[in-house]
Amino acid sequence: MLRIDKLKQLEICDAYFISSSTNRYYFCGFKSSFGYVIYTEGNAYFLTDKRYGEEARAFFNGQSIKVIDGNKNQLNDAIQEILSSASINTVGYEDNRTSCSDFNDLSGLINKKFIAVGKQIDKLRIIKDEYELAQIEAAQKVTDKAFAKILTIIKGGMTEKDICAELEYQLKINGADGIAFDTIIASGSNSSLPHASLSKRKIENGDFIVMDFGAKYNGYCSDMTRTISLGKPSAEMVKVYETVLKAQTLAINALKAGINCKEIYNISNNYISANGYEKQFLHGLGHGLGLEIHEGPWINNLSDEILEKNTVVTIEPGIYIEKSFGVRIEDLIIIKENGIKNLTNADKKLILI
Ligand SMILES: [Mn+2]
Repeated sequence: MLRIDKLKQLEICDAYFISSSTNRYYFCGFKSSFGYVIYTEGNAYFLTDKRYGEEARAFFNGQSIKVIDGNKNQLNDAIQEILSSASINTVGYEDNRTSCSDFNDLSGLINKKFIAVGKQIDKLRIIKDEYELAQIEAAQKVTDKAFAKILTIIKGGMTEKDICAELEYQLKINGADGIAFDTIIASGSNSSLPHASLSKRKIENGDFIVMDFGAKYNGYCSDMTRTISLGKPSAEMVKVYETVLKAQTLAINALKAGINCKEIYNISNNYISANGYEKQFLHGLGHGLGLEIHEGPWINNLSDEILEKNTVVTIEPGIYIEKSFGVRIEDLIIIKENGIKNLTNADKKLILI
């Protein structure tokens, strides 16, 4: 899908130079590991090397985007020719996705004023179109299916790595193109670390197991977290679980288009604090996602962003008791014009296996 004309909305520069694979895909709909997109005065150019030339010309055939393929020197010549136009004074580039070295090469090619517009470009991706919403919903369906299946597989004595391998297999055989990010399986005392790395620890009775995982589907991500118990949890574990769940439910119930992200964060955080865990909620409440697992809007104590309709966000409060255990529960939600749609269908009452 061609979304390149969205760059017009920025009204910052005379030309835009896109070099990241994510934004090349977002604006042009063509997957490639190397290339540039230049957009100026309503004209779009897709520059790439010979590996993608034939496929790109077929893909963009009949569309208002010109494909240029060649070696480094040929591409540099083309960049100079396009950007040297007298009507171009300013060139916007992705400062947040361009290495210093690549920027030095680019700015050395052409004597124009370069303007950092990475954040503004990322903002164009916050509101999703119908196609994107459908891909994210499909990704989450796969993720829910994999979760239902893993509950029938987990048994005492399995390692975190074993569970991870089974879960990622379930994502893939249920239709995922791949995983959206490195799966987190954090059991027992490891679960007090929000982003624990995978270990060979064997799960045992009395463990909480935090599973944070997601699928990629047609390039789009899903993201969910559930915390389950192997055997009977202690009274404190149950209390923490119920506190996190209530903090999440309160925030989800308050979600709507037009609300300030900080306000949503505060709803969860105030509830967690009021229950005695004010120092144990160690991260933001949620984030947007799409082609990348973490995108705007950001739902945390510093974010003044306003939630808009057709934005997709996670709501994922957690409480972490150092050296003991942790709980996180995460759902994926579309903000609609009226109300919300929670894409995560897995049960949230504490599951004991
Ligand atoms: Mn998340």
